[in-house]
Amino acid sequence: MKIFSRTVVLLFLSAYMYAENGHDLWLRNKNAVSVNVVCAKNTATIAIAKQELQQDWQGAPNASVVLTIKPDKAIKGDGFRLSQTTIQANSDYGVLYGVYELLRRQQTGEEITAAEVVNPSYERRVLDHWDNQNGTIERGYAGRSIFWRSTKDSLVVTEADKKLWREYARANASVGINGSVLNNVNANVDVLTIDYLKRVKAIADELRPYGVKVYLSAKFSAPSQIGGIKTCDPLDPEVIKWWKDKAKEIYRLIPDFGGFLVKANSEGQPGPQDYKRTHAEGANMMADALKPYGGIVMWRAFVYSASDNDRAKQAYEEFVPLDGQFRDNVIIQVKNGPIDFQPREPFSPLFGAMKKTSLMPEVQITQEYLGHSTHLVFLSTMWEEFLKSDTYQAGEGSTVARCTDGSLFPQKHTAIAGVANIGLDVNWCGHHFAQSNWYAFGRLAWNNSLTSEQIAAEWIKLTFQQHASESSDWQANFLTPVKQMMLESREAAVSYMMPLGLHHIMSANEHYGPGPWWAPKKMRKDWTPPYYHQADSIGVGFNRTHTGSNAVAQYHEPLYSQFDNIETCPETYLLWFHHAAWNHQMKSGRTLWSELCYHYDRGVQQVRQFQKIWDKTESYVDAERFLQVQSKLRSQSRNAQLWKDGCLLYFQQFSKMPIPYDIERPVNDLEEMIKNDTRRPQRPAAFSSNRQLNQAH
Ligand code: GCW
Repeated sequence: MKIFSRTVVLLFLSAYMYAENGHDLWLRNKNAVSVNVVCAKNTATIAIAKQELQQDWQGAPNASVVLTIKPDKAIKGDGFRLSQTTIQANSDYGVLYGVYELLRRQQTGEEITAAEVVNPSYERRVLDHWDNQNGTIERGYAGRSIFWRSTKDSLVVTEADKKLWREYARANASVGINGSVLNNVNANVDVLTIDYLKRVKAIADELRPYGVKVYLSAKFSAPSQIGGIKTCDPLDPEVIKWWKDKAKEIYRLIPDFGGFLVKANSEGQPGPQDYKRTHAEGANMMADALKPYGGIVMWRAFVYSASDNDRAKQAYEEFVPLDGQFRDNVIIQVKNGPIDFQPREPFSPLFGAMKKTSLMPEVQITQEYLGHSTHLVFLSTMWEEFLKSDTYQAGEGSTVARCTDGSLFPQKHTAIAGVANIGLDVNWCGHHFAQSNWYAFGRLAWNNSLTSEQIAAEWIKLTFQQHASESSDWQANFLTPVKQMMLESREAAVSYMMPLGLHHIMSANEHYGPGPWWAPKKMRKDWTPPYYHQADSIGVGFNRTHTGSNAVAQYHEPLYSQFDNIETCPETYLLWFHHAAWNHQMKSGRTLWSELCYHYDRGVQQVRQFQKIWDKTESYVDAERFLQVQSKLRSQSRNAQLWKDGCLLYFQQFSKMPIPYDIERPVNDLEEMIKNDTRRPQRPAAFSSNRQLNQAH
């Protein structure tokens, strides 16, 4: 009854009031007090810095804040020195980052007691947009592209476009993100033609004052496709010249253009191997073209080799032999795990293995394999686990973070990329809580040793707190339970989707629901779930030990031995590395089959628990956001149940063991699920439930 009446009130109000539609992200203006800002310089960036202080200041009333641009050895790159009323940096951008840090500290109540230097972990902190020039987004669940519209005729730049791009840039700057790749890695070559480049320039002009550089995904076949040259062989003089001329043309329009992102020889994309050249030869040719202007090439290691070797081994096999052959303005962009952004993967063994090459992590903010914008999954814990994984490549403590941020190996450039979850939805990300993943990516890119707990607390305060110093009641009844829910949410998703090291068992349709059964005869084997789970009457899991594909050998000792031995392999990775018997005894004393059942069940129970937690917060949240999150949690619960039922009933055909009797029984039929899976039934609510900013476009 209560919910019903709220819904009616909401429908009525929403026609007039969009105040809490989530568009303001974590940047919600909170009745500032007055402040004087002093700075000797006046540039577009400094003007923004001043304005931000004036509109958000919550320190001492009428304080004077001094902004200084003065080089200092302790301050690196975009870093800054911060006290309660002064910010010093090497550049305007450093000052701006300092301003956002200061305001964040005020709003979250984190005191600045003594002056401190805050430096970024990575030089380049980049969002990769998989946006197509027709306005669609590959793996995007929050509406259409903020950069591109449906037809070429709509390349004209409107005031509404510019406003949105500035809002986007501001949100990025506020968490330290300083780069955007504007188009899909499955690139459409037209983006390199003049009409599109003009739009890229217009975007760059709006993003620049906020310190965000633009990059483009470049298609390797561009010299033939738009240059009319017969070959794209990277050693061909005409091809070399074409890329040099193209770089010149781009830099004439966009003097601070960041560079190219390239997906080559992967999933049908062209690349140097088409001409019997190596990835290094291809990447270097493009790097040489960008070098005079300071641009870089981010070359992806997400490749498939011709061999039918274990998919998890291919990137390493392809790239490690090339270590030392890349130009210093090439960075190899490596996905966090060896397969593909699964709910849980061990880190990719490439990290730390290429000691003479700059390497950058790529994580996925958009939830392709984690419930799209329908499931509440806070990804920070996954990235923290990844960044803190020890590779042992230069002794104990050689974490992925340290292998990539320049502290262990001499990298000319350091960078990290996240595949964006941003679209035209009013709330940008489709799910209010998906905003926390954009936020968390920026924060970890800035400081790769932050904890998820800190990030979650910051984000909740900035996003939901009404006043800078909320009551202890708010802390106990909102902050604490909501933070707990966020921190548990990724493990819950792993449990109801792919526990104990299972991976790649999702539905082929949109990668949303379960699909361990999916295996069309003509499909590449390593695109089908049975290739990965290998279920049979004996057991389940991929044998990557020395008796199997030996992928374990790509890890440095002691990990090699630890993963290789079923007794010492962490259970979280058990079925990633081992084909374990259904009756294999787990640490809990249960059989593998029972443990699997309990995991799936626990995952579902956790989501049901999240629903209860959220319902209790009702009086602390505005109606619009409350109801949207509540409705998404319902969908998540239904989908988690499908995952549990689909996977358990499917695997039970092999294990032939009963589901432990104290566990809730499946409520869906396997045959029905398999039939529905091929009819795309579970298109998530995210596709239709959010208002988009289309009107403005
Ligand atoms: O995970 C797969 C996705 C593709 C994506 C590819 C990649 C952009 O399903 O949609 O293509 O990875 O990362 O290149």
